[in-house]
Amino acid sequence: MKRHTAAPPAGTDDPAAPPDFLREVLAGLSKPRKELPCKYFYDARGSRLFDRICRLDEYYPTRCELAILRRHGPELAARLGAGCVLIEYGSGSSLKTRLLLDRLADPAAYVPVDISREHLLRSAGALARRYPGLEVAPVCADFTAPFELPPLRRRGRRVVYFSGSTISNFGPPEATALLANIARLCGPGGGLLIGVDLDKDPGIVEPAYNDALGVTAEFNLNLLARINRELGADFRLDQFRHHAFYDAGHTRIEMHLVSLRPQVVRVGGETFAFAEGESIRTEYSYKYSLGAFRQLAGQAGLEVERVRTDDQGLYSVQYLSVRRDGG
Ligand code: AVI
Repeated sequence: MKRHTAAPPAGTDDPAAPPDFLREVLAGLSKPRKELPCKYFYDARGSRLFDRICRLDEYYPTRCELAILRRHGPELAARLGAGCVLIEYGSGSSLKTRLLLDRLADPAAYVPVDISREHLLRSAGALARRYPGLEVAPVCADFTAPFELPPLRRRGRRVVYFSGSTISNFGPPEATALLANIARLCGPGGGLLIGVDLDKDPGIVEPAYNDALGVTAEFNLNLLARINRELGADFRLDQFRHHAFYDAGHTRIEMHLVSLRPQVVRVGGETFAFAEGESIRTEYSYKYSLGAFRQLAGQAGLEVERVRTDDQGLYSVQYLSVRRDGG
């Protein structure tokens, strides 16, 4: 029998407002330096805005990653080996996923992992139709916490595919913990194929987060719109402005929303006072030297085996293997 549909996802349900949303927003706004978790950017509108960001001239990571996969895909796929179980963090029906799957020899299964059930099912269904012989087994889970794979028809070496340099949005301790979870999930001899944005001239990085069309500004401000809608808050979007800058000391972009005047905002029965010019930090995006990423991965029990970059050396796709000694 041909299977054209993905199996129903294993894991949790996808409620309208994420269960920890209010708690995490209140905690972040209560800090002396206000902050909000960047994972909440991605409601339906935020996801559409992010897709637009990925197509912007200034936003080099997507373009570079695709160029690397087009040029080095066959070689990287060969390193993943025949018959592997490909586990993708973030559900991809995207071009990147297809570029990889098209080149893999006889993959045992494809397991997309995503917190958003709706997005997961849509993209897994599209991939199952495109690759009718492949077992597509979606898992609805938050990949920042450990999770189990569902039973699969075939066994194979486990390889995680983590694209888009999403690892950049975690601080070094959280990034190490996430990489260590990947090493545990894949087991000794398993692997990780990961997109990692590289440290570079701030003259290239800063425009990527301050695009001329203002799409990144809209993406940032949409977080306040989401908090208003889902948590009944009263942020006035016209009273905050987007601000993104490169911090060379930490080799990271910081994104903020800056209050344009003194104001008080209500969220979930609590009030938060803002001084003029006070900001909420909404995202870090770390840029790594090859050496710094190698060191971070080493702490998680992963060894960098292969690094491929674009012609300008702005971005990398790296293959890492899980050390057999467990790190
Ligand atoms: C998803 N992540 C890797 C993006 C980045 O570049 O840090 C999110 C983003 N934020 C603003 N533009 C893109």
